Amino acid sequence: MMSTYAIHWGELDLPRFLRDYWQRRPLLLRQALPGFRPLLTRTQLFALAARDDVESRLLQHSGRRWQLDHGPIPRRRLPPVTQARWTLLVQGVNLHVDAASELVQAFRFIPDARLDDLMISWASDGGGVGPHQDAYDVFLLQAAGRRRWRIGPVADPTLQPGKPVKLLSHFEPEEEIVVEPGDMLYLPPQWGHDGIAVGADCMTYSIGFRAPPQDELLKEVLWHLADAQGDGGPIYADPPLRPGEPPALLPKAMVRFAAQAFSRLRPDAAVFETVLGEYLTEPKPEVWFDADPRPAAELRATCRRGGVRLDRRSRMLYTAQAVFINGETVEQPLSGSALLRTLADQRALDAGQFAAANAAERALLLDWCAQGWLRPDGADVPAGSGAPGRGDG
Ligand SMILES: [Mn+2]
Repeated sequence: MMSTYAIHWGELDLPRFLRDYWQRRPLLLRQALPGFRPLLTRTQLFALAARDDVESRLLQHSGRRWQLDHGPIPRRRLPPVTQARWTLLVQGVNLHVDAASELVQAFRFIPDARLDDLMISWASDGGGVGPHQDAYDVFLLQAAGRRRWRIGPVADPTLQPGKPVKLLSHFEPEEEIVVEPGDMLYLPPQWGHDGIAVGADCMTYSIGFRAPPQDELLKEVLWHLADAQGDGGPIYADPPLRPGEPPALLPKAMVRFAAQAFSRLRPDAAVFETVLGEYLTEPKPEVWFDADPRPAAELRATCRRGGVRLDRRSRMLYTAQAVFINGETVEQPLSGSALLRTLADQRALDAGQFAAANAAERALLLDWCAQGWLRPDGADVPAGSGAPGRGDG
């Protein structure tokens, strides 16, 4: 599926951006999305922050004092918009708002495996999160109002003590930039930045990426391998015992036995693929799917008419051997399905593609529809599902 949004690279183009800037150095693109208009109003954003299935934070500061509150944040707990120096951060907006999900599609020149989410920050005059660095790449799209960015490499990563957020003690910015709606700033990991709203009603969209730390992957691999052992393995047996050993001494043979347990693990490439695929497609903790209660025959007829589309919350990845969706591996015999790979890349199948599914593929797709992972295209979310007050705001 092509996104409605196309990034204007100015004097650059995508290959040169990827070669010279991505993960390397910052880039300011004036009017990267010319005429860009906010996807939701301030009121709609504030309403999202009040929901308990949406991750949000409120940060206020005056002088050296910073106060952080975690969502859900009802409107009455937000300061007046005329009050200076506060900012509201709403994570995962692409999981909750179709238009935001569509905007994120414009960044699929980076692998889906790397995408984190779209965060929207609203700031009153002078609001910001202070000088800091992030571990990951980010595109900062100015959606409304103006923001002054001060950016630069971080020579001294010392943090200010006793603050509720990570603030650099000695940030020395190299550049100062004022951005307007449609402008976009790319920052590689660890680049220092401090963005301050110039005037009220400043909205910045952060398209953020993630990269798994290797130690975390190691834990996932070990967990997976241990889980796959199943039967518990051999049980320790005493070697020939001799009388006269101190009773509290831990037997050396038992230590060797523990080491043998480790040597039984023989992970191959398939294990690493499975672990990564399931780990990276695992939905965020606050995500749930709305099951589609319609009878199977009705779902099938609707899919035949209009095709299917992945729910904006669904994550799907594949390798040559396997297909992963929402933390699960697709079972045999469908792990080789070309149709599922098309679905993962396009995030949709049209009516013709759906009609071409074989019986097993069709059954799986309908099962995903019933779970709410996949939606009959063009169809409304069925009435009666989901929590009261849900919606795109
Ligand atoms: Mn940041």
